[in-house]
Amino acid sequence: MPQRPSPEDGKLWAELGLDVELHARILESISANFERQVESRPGRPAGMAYFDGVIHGSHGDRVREVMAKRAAGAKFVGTFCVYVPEEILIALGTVHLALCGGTAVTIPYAEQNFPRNMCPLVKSTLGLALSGTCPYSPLEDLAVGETTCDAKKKTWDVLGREGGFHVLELPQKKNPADRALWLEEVRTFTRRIEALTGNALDADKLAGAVRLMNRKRRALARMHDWRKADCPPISGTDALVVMQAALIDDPERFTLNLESLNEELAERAASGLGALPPGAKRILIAGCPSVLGNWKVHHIVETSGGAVVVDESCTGTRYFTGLVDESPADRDGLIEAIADRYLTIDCSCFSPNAERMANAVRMAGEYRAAGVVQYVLHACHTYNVEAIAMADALKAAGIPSIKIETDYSEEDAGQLQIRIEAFIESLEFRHGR
Ligand code: BJ8
Repeated sequence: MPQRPSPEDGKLWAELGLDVELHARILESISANFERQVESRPGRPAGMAYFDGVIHGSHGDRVREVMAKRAAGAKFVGTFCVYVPEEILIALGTVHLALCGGTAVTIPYAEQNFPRNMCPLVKSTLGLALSGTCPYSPLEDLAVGETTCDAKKKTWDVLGREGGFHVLELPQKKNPADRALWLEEVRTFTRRIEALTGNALDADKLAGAVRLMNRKRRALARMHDWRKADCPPISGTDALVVMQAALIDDPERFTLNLESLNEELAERAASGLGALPPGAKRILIAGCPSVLGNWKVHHIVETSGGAVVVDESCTGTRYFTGLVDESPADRDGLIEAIADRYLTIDCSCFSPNAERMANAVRMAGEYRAAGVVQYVLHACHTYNVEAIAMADALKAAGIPSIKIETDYSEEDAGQLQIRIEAFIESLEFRHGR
């Protein structure tokens, strides 16, 4: 999203019917944050240049790429959640990316019609659509929402009024009856994408898409393995940029570039070249996702004596943990394997959700986190209430934690910095592995 707008971009946005002046103002504001919180940081791996480019190109080159693919016959699908089975979209030849908003600038446009006390992620996303500044809206052949929280599911009702919307019904539990419901949802989703594209889902193409997504997940997991090192060769802020790019970039190109970044990280780790000062305290961030445009909490932690070594979120481990079983030879078996893998995601929309607490405690151990920052977006009731059980589970395991509730504005940044600095100061230093 951040991008110093070029005259060509202005022409592109005009061609798409966007509010060119407002769009340029929004991007200027996000660019300033990206430069200040990410690009100006010292000690960044050279391979980050590619991922910075993905962020910069998200309202320019990537839009042109989507337009070119559509012109060649592909359908474009916008998504909002990591429960959307990407393998099916890939196998059926669509181009897809996540449209979640991470900027405060568009929120007032949502608040003109929607309640103010909704989470900033939903309001920012809505604001992009309602202010005529999302370059992907005019290109969308289908948007895919999901019933993860009340704000989202009612928002889809409004956005989907004119059609072109598919809502995935997520169960709230993970019992056999819930698994059956979810499997049927994935089958229905498959039929909807088949109807959209006019193609029948082919087993070989689906198997190829499963292998591609698993390769992408392995590359992300490998990047995270380097974060377990004593001196992590990549900062948490840069790892977040990679995760944000994962949600919008072409999966194959992304994976190739991540594999080459991983080679650089291996060399840096071998020579003990860390991205942050050696005395930085190792922090796990748990909770809400930080989507493109939002680097606030990572920046605060890493300028307060901390090093974010892992994110227990959808812009972290929740996106890539668990591979799809590649062994089924037929299409139905693969669809079932896909449904099973996505149902292992431990979003706070599930109740009860004991596996999330167990996973966070395990990860804090694996990454040798000295403490956990629970990151909750304002009005995100599921993560906010679940923060109680999470704090209890961490305490029982002897892991200190702090909960912060915030939004996308910079107004509370000073106050957050004071709280986080004091928390980090209170932690004992822990070595990596
Ligand atoms: S699987 S975390 S991407 S829903 S922060 S909109 S939950 S009120 S973003 Fe999410 Fe899917 Fe879950 Fe992940 Fe609602 Fe909370 Fe807002 Fe959220």
